[in-house]
Amino acid sequence: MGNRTEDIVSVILKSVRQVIVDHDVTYDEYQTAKQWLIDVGESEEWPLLLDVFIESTIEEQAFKSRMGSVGTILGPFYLPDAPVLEAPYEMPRRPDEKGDPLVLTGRVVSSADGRPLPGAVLDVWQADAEGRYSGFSDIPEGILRGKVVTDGDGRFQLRTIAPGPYTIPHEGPTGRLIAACGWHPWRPAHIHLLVGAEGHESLTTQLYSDTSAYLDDDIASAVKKELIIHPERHESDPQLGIDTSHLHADYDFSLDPARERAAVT
Ligand code: MBD
Ligand code: FE
Repeated sequence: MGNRTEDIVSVILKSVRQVIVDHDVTYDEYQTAKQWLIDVGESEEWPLLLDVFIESTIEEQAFKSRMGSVGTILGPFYLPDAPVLEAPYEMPRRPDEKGDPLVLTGRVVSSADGRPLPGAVLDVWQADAEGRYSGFSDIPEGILRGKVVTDGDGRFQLRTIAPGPYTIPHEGPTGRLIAACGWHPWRPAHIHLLVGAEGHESLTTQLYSDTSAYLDDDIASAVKKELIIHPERHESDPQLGIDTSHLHADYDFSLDPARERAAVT
């Protein structure tokens, strides 16, 4: 049996050494890079940096043979303890929450046979209209985070606001790197979802509006065409009991049956 850690670490080191040789990296540059890595740790930006630049490749590799809906990266701002919402599934918002009202509806089904999955849970989190996440900014705890449960037909609905265009935090070392490279720190506006159901693999995903900027150059490389939604403007929706102007998007999630896992002994 080979040593997987040694296999991987040795090629990483070999690649880094090769970059130094090929680009004639100087002693000054080495010391600058070392201090930058120290700064990433001290500012607690490792989750941000890794999820922005590495997670998309991990995600694609991990799920390349998934049959159900495509997913994308989790990112650094998920918090597991959001409340389970009740009908009519209003996402927790401040009284003066800015942003266009958005209603998201759809179904959760099994990829094995298309059967609807009642009792599936959609754990949803998003930034506010100004691109800030609760728990990671000064907007109050619990805002724009909540869990929705599917009904007997596998259907769900969520009433929220359209998130604003989003820049990743860029005052710290991750932002300094992005600026030094001449890149921008923006992501398209997005809503995160973690969808789970009994007997099925969970799906980590994000939805992007077709009107959002940066769909083609997301700094986190996490957009996939299947994840772009097309919200429509409605002045009311008698079926849902909504009598005000809002955007509506419908999206179905298909989950793979749970894989066999090696027994832990
Ligand atoms: C985010 O909100 C995000 O979704 C990702 C992937 C990276 C940084 C901030
Ligand atoms: Fe995000």
